[in-house]
Amino acid sequence: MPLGIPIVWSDRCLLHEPGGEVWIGVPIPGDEVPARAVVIRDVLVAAGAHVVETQAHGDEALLAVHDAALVDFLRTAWDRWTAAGFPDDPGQNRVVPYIFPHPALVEASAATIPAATSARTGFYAFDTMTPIGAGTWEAIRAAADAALTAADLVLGGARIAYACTRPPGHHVTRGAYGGSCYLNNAAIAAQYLRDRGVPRVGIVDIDAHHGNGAQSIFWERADVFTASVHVDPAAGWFPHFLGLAEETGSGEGTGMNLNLPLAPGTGDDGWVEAVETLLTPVQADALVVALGVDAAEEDPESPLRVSAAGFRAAGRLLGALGRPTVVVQEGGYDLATLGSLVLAALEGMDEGSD
Ligand code: SP5
Ligand code: ZN
Repeated sequence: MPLGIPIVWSDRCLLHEPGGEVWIGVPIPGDEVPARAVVIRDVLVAAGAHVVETQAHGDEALLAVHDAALVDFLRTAWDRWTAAGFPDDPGQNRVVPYIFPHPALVEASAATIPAATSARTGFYAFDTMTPIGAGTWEAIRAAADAALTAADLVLGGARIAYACTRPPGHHVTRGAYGGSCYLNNAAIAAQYLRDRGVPRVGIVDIDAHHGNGAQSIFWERADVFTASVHVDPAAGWFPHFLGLAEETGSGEGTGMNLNLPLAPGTGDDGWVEAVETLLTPVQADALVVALGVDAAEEDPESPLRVSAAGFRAAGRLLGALGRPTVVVQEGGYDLATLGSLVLAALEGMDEGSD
């Protein structure tokens, strides 16, 4: 049977070429590459999925979860960088930060946006692994539009819709980007559903890394439940500073964030059980699934050891909730298995919702 879940696509999501990333000061190849989206799309199309073209949306949906200053920075960063001449001198053809407003640096005064183009990036970026090049903004915008188009499909009656896109988004907070992510596509889709009358939205993040962006954006909100299962940041994994079980929200959002950190090496049994535990408290009228498949055994970016059967099982659990569901692609970096892992998760959701 063909995959019954529509997949939302735009060729523009391929225009972002990270051209490597800087880790501990060293340029390394980087694995958030355009081919990721292509291999996923090709496997899903071969499985009979119906492809829907991404529709452009206005900036309001972005500005509903992000600071205007972050959106404006991302839109203009490449042009400012080239105007400053950095591609020629010192020969850096990506926008990369070098100084950051560390809280203990700026404690005596509110950090202000630096005048120097070289320093501005550190006001918005929280790592050195998320470069901006010539085509990055167009791809960022296409990814957000893909998530919004999937949300439109669900609002229009589709039970499940999948945004097959990149760059991913789940590490981005209201005002800062990083972790190979630029705008928080899943959070944008969740807020869009809220703004179109869905009373309670649940964001379920099964990427191998903590979904710190949605946690932060909805931290004090009672109307968006955020839940993430991920490799334990305290055991030495990105995003290192967040993702612990004690982080449960505050104010009106108290109890509305759930983190399930897992030990490195956790495989299907522990991971699928954790997904089930993660879903237990979710009371929502619609779901947004941040579908990273980097928890896979083969993946170079995480020590979790989940198989395609594990992703299928997680998909069934998600589908069995019986909620309208927007699925947004996040991480997953092993090009040989990426497509089949996403297919397994989506097929599981499709079965689980019968
Ligand atoms: C969307 C997503 O999955 N973002 C996660 C990005 C995590 N990147 C952390 C990279 C840490 C250093 N990796 C170096 C690999 C060297 N082989
Ligand atoms: Zn990840």
